[in-house]
Amino acid sequence: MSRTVLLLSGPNLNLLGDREPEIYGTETLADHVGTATEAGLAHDLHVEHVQSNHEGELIDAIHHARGRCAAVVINAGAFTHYAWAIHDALAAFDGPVVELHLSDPKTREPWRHVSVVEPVADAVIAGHGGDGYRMAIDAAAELVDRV
Ligand code: CA2
Repeated sequence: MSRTVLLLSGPNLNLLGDREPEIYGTETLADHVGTATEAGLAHDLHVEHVQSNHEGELIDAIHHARGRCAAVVINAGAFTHYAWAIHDALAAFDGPVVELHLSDPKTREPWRHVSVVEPVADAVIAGHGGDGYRMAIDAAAELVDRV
């Protein structure tokens, strides 16, 4: 198995740094990908990033990771709360899955309290802002290297 980790970013995350800084911070998605990439280097993991505003494109990326990537780290954005097709695609991925959020959805509006990713996630990192990207890669490394 390669040491590539697929980092997936869902809808609207391409707008980070632009609006709602009080919730999501001032860093851009490129900043977070940089954090994840650097964290990966420390574990000899290569981080491949895909962002899409389209559910089907995220599902295609998960399918493409099967048998090729060691782990998936996913911030599915609002798809987290209802996109069962993403749940099913992640269930068909055989490596570890880490669910990632900048904010902590469980402390926000009730509709954000449900995660369809959580039942298929091996770890969840939420509410740590940009640091969560390093934490999620560290968690993925630990899961990948677990004997
Ligand atoms: O906290 C997170 O990382 C979220 O996954 C972010 C999603 C939200 O729907 C989830 O409940 C929690 C939203 C990302 C949208 O980001 C924006 C950034 C700038 C301007 C508007 C939206």
